[in-house]
Amino acid sequence: MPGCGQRRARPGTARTARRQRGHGRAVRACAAGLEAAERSRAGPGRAAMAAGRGGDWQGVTVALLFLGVLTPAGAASAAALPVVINTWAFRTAAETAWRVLESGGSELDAIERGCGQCEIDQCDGSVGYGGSPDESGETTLDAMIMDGNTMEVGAVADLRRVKNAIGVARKVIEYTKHTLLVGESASLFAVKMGFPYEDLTTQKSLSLYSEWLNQSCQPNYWKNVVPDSSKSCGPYKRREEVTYKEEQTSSQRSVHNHDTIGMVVIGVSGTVASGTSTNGAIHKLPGRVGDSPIAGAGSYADSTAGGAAATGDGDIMMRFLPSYQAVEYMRMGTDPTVACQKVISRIQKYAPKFFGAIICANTTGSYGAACNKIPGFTQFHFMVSNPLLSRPTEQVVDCI
Ligand code: SD4
Repeated sequence: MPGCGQRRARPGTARTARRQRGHGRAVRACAAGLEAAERSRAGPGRAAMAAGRGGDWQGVTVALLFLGVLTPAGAASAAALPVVINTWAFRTAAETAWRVLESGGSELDAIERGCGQCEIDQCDGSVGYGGSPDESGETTLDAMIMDGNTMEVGAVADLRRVKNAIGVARKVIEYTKHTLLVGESASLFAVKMGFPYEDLTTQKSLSLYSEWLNQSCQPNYWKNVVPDSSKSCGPYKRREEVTYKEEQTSSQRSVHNHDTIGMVVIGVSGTVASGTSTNGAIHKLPGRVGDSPIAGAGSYADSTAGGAAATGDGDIMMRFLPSYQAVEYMRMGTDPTVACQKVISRIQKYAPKFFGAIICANTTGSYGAACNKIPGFTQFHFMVSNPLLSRPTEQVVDCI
């Protein structure tokens, strides 16, 4: 959509731009985009786009499409700014972020509050306290936030006993010259910043932990150890003979236990911000850090190109810096959906069965998503808010 939303914030003008927006941000749409979206929303074939596809959710998806609750990606993807896009059907997070923008908050505020809402809601048990207990039964959190004007990042990993991980990540930007704080030291920093120490364990996380112990600690993330980690619990010792072949299975990580929130916000002037929050991988080794708090892996924001955020098997995905890569594709002019797909295809070559998805948006407000098709995960749901949609809307793409 030529000319639509191509206003971009130059790094030096970020503060001024934010101040100007501070007094009741006008949430503006591009007229051409509005027309295009109306045409495509009214057009036939929305449900047909979902028909004929496999996947557990197919029936539900078709019904929701008819009811207009769900929109296939592409049908309403005409560009408009501002735009908020987030992984999975985390509606309250999307609504919170959108409200922040409407009331004049900055893009970073929207990311912090939107992802923070998921921490409060314990979205899908994969964000916030009380989910994904590690091998010792503890829930630990990873989060990041990135400012695409200044390229500053604040991140925390393996954060313990503090619930608002993305809030602490924001404080890393605001009160330190660092990028990433980890473990107990990140928790100490959080307390200094005024966050309370709280127990992240819940009845739910305790029962997940004891079920896992009762099933001989299966699945787990060890290899090349004795006793055989595919059959028994530890403590393990390293086996002398090491096999390097990576097990090509997605059984440990699936749509049921991996639902990080990743969010990209692009303001009316093209300012990009991104963020993530997660409790990581269930039954992980203590100390394990996933992709979510790593800039370029979990998310990436650059106000001269766009933003992206990933979800899924972080141990695989972080090796490819998918969010950075997607933004670089968009910088070269690649359409966001295609940028997302290219990133997924790259990873597929090495890990065909990896569980993962990515959302992408460029500075015109155009957006897209892609996911890797594996049994039980054939479609990816995500949320989009922009002035063309009457409310934050759930959208769906077919995995490739
Ligand atoms: C991780 N990527 O720690 C996160 C988990 C996730 O959707 O994204 N779940 O590996």
